[in-house]
Amino acid sequence: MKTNLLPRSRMLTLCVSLLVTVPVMAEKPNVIVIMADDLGYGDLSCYGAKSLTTPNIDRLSEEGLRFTSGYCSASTCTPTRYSLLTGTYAFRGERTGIAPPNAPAIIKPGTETVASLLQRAGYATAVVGKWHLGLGGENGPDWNGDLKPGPLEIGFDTCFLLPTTNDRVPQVYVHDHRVPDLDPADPLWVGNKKPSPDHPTGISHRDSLKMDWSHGHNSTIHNGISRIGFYTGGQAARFRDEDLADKWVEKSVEFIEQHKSEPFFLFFSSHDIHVPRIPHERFQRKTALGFRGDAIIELDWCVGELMKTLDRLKLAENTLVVFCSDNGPVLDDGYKDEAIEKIGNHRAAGPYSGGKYSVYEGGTRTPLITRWKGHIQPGVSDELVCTIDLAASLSALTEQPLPDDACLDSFNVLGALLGEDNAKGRGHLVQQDNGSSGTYGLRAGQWKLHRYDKQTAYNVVVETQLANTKVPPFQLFDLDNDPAETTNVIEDHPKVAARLKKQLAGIIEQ
Ligand code: NG6
Ligand code: CA
Repeated sequence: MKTNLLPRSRMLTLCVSLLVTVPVMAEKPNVIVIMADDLGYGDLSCYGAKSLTTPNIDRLSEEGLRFTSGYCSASTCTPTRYSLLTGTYAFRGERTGIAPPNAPAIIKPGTETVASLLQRAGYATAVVGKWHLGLGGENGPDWNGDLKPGPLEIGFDTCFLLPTTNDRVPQVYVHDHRVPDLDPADPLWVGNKKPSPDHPTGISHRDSLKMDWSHGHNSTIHNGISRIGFYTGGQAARFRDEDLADKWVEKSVEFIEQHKSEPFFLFFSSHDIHVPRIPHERFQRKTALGFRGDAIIELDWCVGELMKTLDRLKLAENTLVVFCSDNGPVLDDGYKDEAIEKIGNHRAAGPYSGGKYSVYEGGTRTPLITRWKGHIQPGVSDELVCTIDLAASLSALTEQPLPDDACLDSFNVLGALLGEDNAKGRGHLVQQDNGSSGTYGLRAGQWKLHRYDKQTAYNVVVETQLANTKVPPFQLFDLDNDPAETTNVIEDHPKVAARLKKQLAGIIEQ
């Protein structure tokens, strides 16, 4: 692969390892990756938001490195999370598009992941929060039995999960291999067809809903909110949407306390600010932006609680915290929660176009902050880094070699993540929308190429600009002069376009 930085080559791993000081390596810092859901570049006050304040994430940013070219690899959740964990572009994998409620485990047992490499390095590993990468074998999750394979088969010692995403059924937690608190007399059934003619849905009982739907999301009702998919039973195991954030914090603090004396890796996978946006009552109506804004301050509270825990246990100087998002913003993603009506001057994607579902910068250029007190010099970095790079970078940090056939799209950008002098980020990044939909962006330096294989990209009824239907198969934008990607300059720069087309094809077909 011709790049100005090789993807996680052994040699580079070695070089960077040598640059890291010996005490740091011996320390094996704890690693906490906090991933927000659907949080846009412009949604935090440290990234310029004026309509709300996010003091805890701002503090993380003041004490760490705030990236202005920090990306996730896809503009939907499942492919980004697949890439984050496996260090591999999701378009290479099967069934990596947005996972339905009964999806089987997408990452096969034995696959090298960020969790498995850290586990091998002696870390205690946990994922808490949204999973959305499928559970169970070929037939999908056995909700009343053992839910495996899942996170525990790919490197996590323990998990406490929301199985998919909270607009999809069912509203139960998964702890390791089981749904906790299930009453065997009331088994949980999940399916895509109405289980009985009189089963109440968002269509038949629309008047009873506490938050109305705008598109999709009109099947089984739980907690006054209708969802994608149908389910019955499992009443004793069901949670309230309002309590999710508290639960993630409770379980995470528990895990950190249990493992405070050994290296640990916590993947804190928040559901905020995905729909349905139902923050806890104490956050409701606290911002002028409606529940979307309230969910942002709930997320900020969670980050504050994690930081407080690190401070209390005196772990802040021994913990690398990475804050990121799984895709760009969306306002109406299927529920009438006033996100559009109350948006005012707030620009959820900051200066960028598009958002969730799109390969415009707004879809994948998202908040990304690293903090490791005493090790990372606070500041702002414009180096190009992506959540897909965590695998190779953490492998370098912990001196944990990766198998030759693993994490192939992950670059070792540890130096850039730690803000080391003259350390470079990656030279290019492929952005995609969903699964294997054939819509790509390639950012390389100032240039951004769009490629639309199918002429229509994965599309849902959202109000954000996708502009990806009936477009020419290729477009080129100059991000230095046109960060909002408004003017296609492909005719003016045929050589650049040819080079990037070839580079993109080489990566996709590799
Ligand atoms: C879409 C849903 C959307 C959201 C998304 C996944 C409809 C109409 N839209 O299909 O609400 O759930 O999938 O979001 O059903 S993600 O952040 O997990 O990728
Ligand atoms: Ca998402």
